[in-house]
Amino acid sequence: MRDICFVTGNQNKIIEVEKLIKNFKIISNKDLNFYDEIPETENTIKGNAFIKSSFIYNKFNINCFSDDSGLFINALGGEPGVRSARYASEISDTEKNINLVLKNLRGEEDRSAAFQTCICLIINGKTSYFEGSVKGIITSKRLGSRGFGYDPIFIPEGFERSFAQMSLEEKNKISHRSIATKKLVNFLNQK
Ligand code: ITT
Repeated sequence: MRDICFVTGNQNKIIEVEKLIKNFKIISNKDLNFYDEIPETENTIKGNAFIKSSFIYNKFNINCFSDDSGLFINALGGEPGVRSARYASEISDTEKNINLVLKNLRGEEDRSAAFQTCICLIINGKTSYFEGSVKGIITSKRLGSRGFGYDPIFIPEGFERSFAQMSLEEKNKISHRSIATKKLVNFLNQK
Protein backbone atom coordinates (compact mmCIF):
# COMPACT_ATOMS: atom_id res chain seq x y z
CA MET A 1 0.00 0.00 0.00
CA ARG A 2 1.30 3.47 -0.85
CA ASP A 3 1.91 6.07 1.86
CA ILE A 4 0.31 9.48 1.81
CA CYS A 5 0.86 12.12 4.44
CA PHE A 6 -2.12 13.90 5.99
CA VAL A 7 -0.57 17.19 7.08
CA THR A 8 -2.29 17.79 10.39
CA GLY A 9 -1.67 17.95 14.09
CA ASN A 10 -5.37 17.29 14.77
CA GLN A 11 -5.85 13.63 15.70
CA ASN A 12 -9.65 13.92 15.38
CA LYS A 13 -9.33 14.82 11.71
CA ILE A 14 -7.11 11.77 11.18
CA ILE A 15 -9.68 9.46 12.82
CA GLU A 16 -12.45 10.79 10.55
CA VAL A 17 -10.41 10.66 7.35
CA GLU A 18 -8.85 7.23 7.99
CA LYS A 19 -12.32 5.71 7.89
CA LEU A 20 -12.78 6.97 4.33
CA ILE A 21 -9.39 6.35 2.68
CA LYS A 22 -8.79 2.63 2.17
CA ASN A 23 -6.17 2.34 -0.56
CA PHE A 24 -3.44 4.41 1.03
CA LYS A 25 -1.59 4.13 4.32
CA ILE A 26 -2.04 7.48 6.03
CA ILE A 27 0.88 8.88 7.89
CA SER A 28 0.89 12.29 9.53
CA ASN A 29 3.14 14.97 10.99
CA LYS A 30 4.19 12.91 13.98
CA ASP A 31 5.33 10.00 11.76
CA LEU A 32 7.70 12.53 10.20
CA ASN A 33 8.79 13.65 13.67
CA PHE A 34 7.41 17.05 12.76
CA TYR A 35 5.72 18.81 15.68
CA ASP A 36 5.99 22.48 14.68
CA GLU A 37 2.99 24.69 13.96
CA ILE A 38 2.82 25.75 10.32
CA PRO A 39 1.74 29.43 10.34
CA GLU A 40 -1.64 29.72 8.61
CA THR A 41 -1.38 33.27 7.35
CA GLU A 42 -3.81 33.30 4.40
CA ASN A 43 -7.32 34.70 4.66
CA THR A 44 -9.05 31.78 2.93
CA ILE A 45 -9.23 28.11 3.90
CA LYS A 46 -7.99 27.26 0.40
CA GLY A 47 -4.92 29.45 0.90
CA ASN A 48 -4.16 27.94 4.29
CA ALA A 49 -4.62 24.39 2.99
CA PHE A 50 -2.04 25.16 0.31
CA ILE A 51 0.38 26.59 2.91
CA LYS A 52 0.19 23.40 4.99
CA SER A 53 0.58 20.96 2.08
CA SER A 54 3.29 22.88 0.25
CA PHE A 55 5.30 23.31 3.46
CA ILE A 56 5.45 19.55 4.08
CA TYR A 57 5.85 18.66 0.39
CA ASN A 58 8.85 20.98 0.10
CA LYS A 59 10.43 19.98 3.41
CA PHE A 60 10.03 16.18 3.14
CA ASN A 61 9.44 15.64 -0.58
CA ILE A 62 6.46 13.42 0.20
CA ASN A 63 3.04 13.23 -1.43
CA CYS A 64 0.60 14.82 0.97
CA PHE A 65 -2.71 16.52 1.58
CA SER A 66 -4.02 18.90 4.22
CA ASP A 67 -7.46 19.97 5.36
CA ASP A 68 -8.31 23.50 6.33
CA SER A 69 -11.78 23.91 7.76
CA GLY A 70 -13.92 26.53 9.40
CA LEU A 71 -17.34 27.32 10.75
CA PHE A 72 -18.94 30.22 8.86
CA ILE A 73 -21.83 31.87 10.74
CA ASN A 74 -24.07 34.16 8.68
CA ALA A 75 -25.15 36.53 11.48
CA LEU A 76 -21.48 37.06 12.35
CA GLY A 77 -20.52 38.01 8.80
CA GLY A 78 -18.89 34.61 8.21
CA GLU A 79 -16.95 34.49 11.47
CA PRO A 80 -15.20 32.57 12.93
CA GLY A 81 -14.55 31.27 9.40
CA VAL A 82 -10.91 31.03 8.47
CA ARG A 83 -10.04 32.00 12.08
CA SER A 84 -12.04 29.11 13.58
CA ALA A 85 -9.11 27.55 15.45
CA ARG A 86 -8.05 30.85 17.05
CA TYR A 87 -11.34 32.76 17.26
CA ALA A 88 -11.19 33.60 20.97
CA SER A 89 -7.46 33.58 21.63
CA GLU A 90 -4.14 33.25 19.85
CA ILE A 91 -3.65 29.79 21.34
CA SER A 92 -6.38 27.52 19.98
CA ASP A 93 -8.92 26.82 22.75
CA THR A 94 -12.15 25.03 21.88
CA GLU A 95 -13.99 25.89 25.09
CA LYS A 96 -13.27 29.60 24.72
CA ASN A 97 -14.15 29.53 21.01
CA ILE A 98 -17.55 27.97 21.67
CA ASN A 99 -18.27 30.38 24.53
CA LEU A 100 -17.48 33.34 22.28
CA VAL A 101 -19.73 32.08 19.47
CA LEU A 102 -22.61 31.55 21.90
CA LYS A 103 -22.06 34.99 23.43
CA ASN A 104 -21.90 36.72 20.04
CA LEU A 105 -25.11 34.99 18.93
CA ARG A 106 -27.06 35.70 22.13
CA GLY A 107 -30.51 37.05 21.18
CA GLU A 108 -29.80 36.50 17.47
CA GLU A 109 -32.63 34.90 15.49
CA ASP A 110 -30.59 33.94 12.44
CA ARG A 111 -28.56 30.94 13.66
CA SER A 112 -27.68 29.68 10.17
CA ALA A 113 -24.12 28.57 9.50
CA ALA A 114 -22.01 26.22 7.43
CA PHE A 115 -18.92 24.13 8.02
CA GLN A 116 -16.54 24.31 5.09
CA THR A 117 -13.48 22.22 4.27
CA CYS A 118 -10.87 22.64 1.60
CA ILE A 119 -8.41 19.79 1.04
CA CYS A 120 -5.18 20.58 -0.80
CA LEU A 121 -3.43 17.55 -2.32
CA ILE A 122 0.10 17.66 -3.74
CA ILE A 123 1.17 14.57 -5.67
CA ASN A 124 4.44 14.56 -7.59
CA GLY A 125 4.44 18.35 -7.48
CA LYS A 126 0.90 18.72 -8.88
CA THR A 127 -1.67 20.52 -6.70
CA SER A 128 -5.40 19.73 -6.60
CA TYR A 129 -8.21 20.97 -4.36
CA PHE A 130 -11.35 19.25 -3.05
CA GLU A 131 -14.09 21.10 -1.21
CA GLY A 132 -16.99 20.16 1.01
CA SER A 133 -19.57 22.05 3.01
CA VAL A 134 -22.58 21.33 5.17
CA LYS A 135 -25.25 23.83 6.21
CA GLY A 136 -26.83 23.86 9.63
CA ILE A 137 -27.73 25.93 12.65
CA ILE A 138 -25.93 26.98 15.79
CA THR A 139 -27.58 25.82 19.02
CA SER A 140 -27.95 28.04 22.09
CA LYS A 141 -26.05 25.57 24.30
CA ARG A 142 -23.69 22.61 23.98
CA LEU A 143 -25.30 19.32 22.98
CA GLY A 144 -23.36 16.05 23.13
CA SER A 145 -19.78 15.11 23.85
CA ARG A 146 -18.48 13.33 20.76
CA GLY A 147 -16.47 14.79 17.90
CA PHE A 148 -14.32 17.87 18.39
CA GLY A 149 -14.18 21.63 17.96
CA TYR A 150 -17.54 23.26 17.35
CA ASP A 151 -19.40 19.92 16.97
CA PRO A 152 -21.46 20.38 20.20
CA ILE A 153 -23.10 23.57 18.90
CA PHE A 154 -23.76 22.62 15.25
CA ILE A 155 -26.90 20.81 14.07
CA PRO A 156 -26.68 19.89 10.38
CA GLU A 157 -29.65 20.73 8.15
CA GLY A 158 -32.31 17.99 8.14
CA PHE A 159 -31.25 16.63 11.54
CA GLU A 160 -32.22 17.28 15.13
CA ARG A 161 -28.97 16.27 16.81
CA SER A 162 -25.66 18.06 16.89
CA PHE A 163 -22.52 16.56 15.34
CA ALA A 164 -21.38 15.86 18.91
CA GLN A 165 -24.47 13.70 19.45
CA MET A 166 -23.70 11.59 16.38
CA SER A 167 -21.45 8.57 15.99
CA LEU A 168 -18.34 8.93 13.85
CA GLU A 169 -20.10 6.96 11.10
CA GLU A 170 -23.14 9.28 11.15
CA LYS A 171 -21.00 12.42 11.03
CA ASN A 172 -18.90 10.90 8.26
CA LYS A 173 -22.00 10.36 6.09
CA ILE A 174 -22.79 14.06 5.89
CA SER A 175 -19.94 16.24 7.11
CA HIS A 176 -18.02 18.91 5.20
CA ARG A 177 -14.82 16.90 5.72
CA SER A 178 -16.34 13.64 4.45
CA ILE A 179 -17.70 15.36 1.32
CA ALA A 180 -14.27 16.77 0.50
CA THR A 181 -12.50 13.52 1.43
CA LYS A 182 -14.78 11.42 -0.80
CA LYS A 183 -13.82 13.67 -3.74
CA LEU A 184 -10.16 13.17 -2.80
CA VAL A 185 -10.65 9.40 -2.67
CA ASN A 186 -12.25 9.36 -6.16
CA PHE A 187 -9.29 11.30 -7.48
CA LEU A 188 -6.71 9.06 -5.78
CA ASN A 189 -8.45 5.93 -7.07
CA GLN A 190 -7.82 7.12 -10.61
CA LYS A 191 -4.08 7.47 -9.92
P1 ITT B 1 -4.50 21.28 11.51
O1 ITT B 1 -4.37 22.68 10.95
O2 ITT B 1 -3.24 20.80 12.15
O3 ITT B 1 -5.08 20.31 10.53
P2 ITT B 1 -6.52 22.48 13.24
O4 ITT B 1 -7.36 21.92 14.34
O5 ITT B 1 -5.73 23.71 13.54
O6 ITT B 1 -5.57 21.30 12.72
P3 ITT B 1 -7.86 23.98 11.16
O7 ITT B 1 -6.68 24.88 10.97
O8 ITT B 1 -8.56 23.46 9.97
O9 ITT B 1 -7.45 22.70 12.01
O10 ITT B 1 -8.82 24.76 12.16
C1 ITT B 1 -10.15 24.62 12.08
C2 ITT B 1 -10.82 24.71 13.44
O11 ITT B 1 -12.21 24.62 13.11
C3 ITT B 1 -10.50 23.51 14.33
O12 ITT B 1 -9.56 23.79 15.31
C4 ITT B 1 -11.87 23.22 14.96
O13 ITT B 1 -12.04 23.99 16.10
C5 ITT B 1 -12.85 23.68 13.91
N1 ITT B 1 -13.30 22.53 13.11
C6 ITT B 1 -12.79 22.07 11.93
N2 ITT B 1 -13.44 20.97 11.52
C7 ITT B 1 -14.38 20.73 12.47
C8 ITT B 1 -15.34 19.74 12.64
O14 ITT B 1 -15.48 18.73 11.78
N3 ITT B 1 -16.13 19.79 13.70
C9 ITT B 1 -16.01 20.79 14.60
N4 ITT B 1 -15.11 21.76 14.53
C10 ITT B 1 -14.29 21.75 13.47
